[in-house]
Amino acid sequence: MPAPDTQRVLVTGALGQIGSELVLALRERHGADNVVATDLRPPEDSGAGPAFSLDVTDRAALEAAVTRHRIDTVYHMAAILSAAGERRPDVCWDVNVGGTKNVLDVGVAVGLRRIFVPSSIAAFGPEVPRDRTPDETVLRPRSVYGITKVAGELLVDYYGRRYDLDCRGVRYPGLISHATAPGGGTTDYAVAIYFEAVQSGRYECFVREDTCLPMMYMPDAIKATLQIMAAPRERLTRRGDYNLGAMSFTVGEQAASIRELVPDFTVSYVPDYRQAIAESWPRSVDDRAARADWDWTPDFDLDAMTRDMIAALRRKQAAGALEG
Ligand code: NAD
Ligand code: AKB
Repeated sequence: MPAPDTQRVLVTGALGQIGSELVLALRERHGADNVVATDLRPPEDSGAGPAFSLDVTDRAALEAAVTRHRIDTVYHMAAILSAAGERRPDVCWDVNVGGTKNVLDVGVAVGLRRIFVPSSIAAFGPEVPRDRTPDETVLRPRSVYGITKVAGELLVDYYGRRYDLDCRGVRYPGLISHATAPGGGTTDYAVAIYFEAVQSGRYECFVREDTCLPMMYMPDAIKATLQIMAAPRERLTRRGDYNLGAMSFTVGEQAASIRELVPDFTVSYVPDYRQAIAESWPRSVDDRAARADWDWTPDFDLDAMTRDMIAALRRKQAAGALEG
């Protein structure tokens, strides 16, 4: 039986690291038939609910899908992440900025009730205080992905002011999960390290051992996403740029946490172009506004996440669902 606050939801980028888990959480909350999963490729779980291919750079197709399925809420997760964006800056711009503008334009055209547009710690550049970086500070990102994230935040703010569109977003830190591989980000190392610990017992890391970034376990990211979208509008003091914190650690600290469970685990370090991107981002963020406005509080620290990740990956391995 759907909950009383049931919405008709469309998720873009539903095959991605966040989208794949968000769709499951939304279907549990609103009923499978009320959550439409879309991505460039058609999501494979169509048996569990509506799913089809949708390119967010195609505004007409987006509007047709929203109208046809009587959508009132969009979670816009389609994007090109930081490392992939440096390899394909034009595509990164078209998908991240063009796609986001399309979603907002459709929101105005059809009168969507609420839209979620995520941002990232990538919105920051090296000028900001790297520890407890505030929400409100100079935004001069060095990656094209970061530039698109700032553009997205500004568009969300503009459409909120100009059209009274209820659009919300957080600056996710690097996200760690085991369900779906991450999609070409700088923080992918913090996911791959767990897979390699379980599969081969060693990992070659593309950033230095002392690289420290804000991170979050996926259950907390899903919780935050649902929480901000359910918050009463009058409590919100920001729109698309809430800092969101959970934990910060170096690769060395993460490896030590893993060694508690995989004692022989070894890591070697061969930094590449992603080192400079990582160094341009904060080490930790000040998320007091999220905590005050919509009661944000994370459940997982590094060791709790490590225990959960290793256990989940070992279960997958035992079931023959991990390669290698
Ligand atoms: P992902 O790369 O795992 O997934 C993105 C999805 O978008 C992919 O499935 C891809 O096929 C799809 N996509 C790409 N181009 C598209 C297009 N033209 N039309 C439709 N779909 C398209 O990304 P993610 O990690 O799930 O990130 C989702 C959102 O969260 C993004 O806005 C990202 O910037 C943000 N974010 C993610 C992280 C993280 O660590 N995962 C951190 C900060 C912010
Ligand atoms: C990336 O590394 O590009 C993403 C992000 C922090 O936005 N994970």
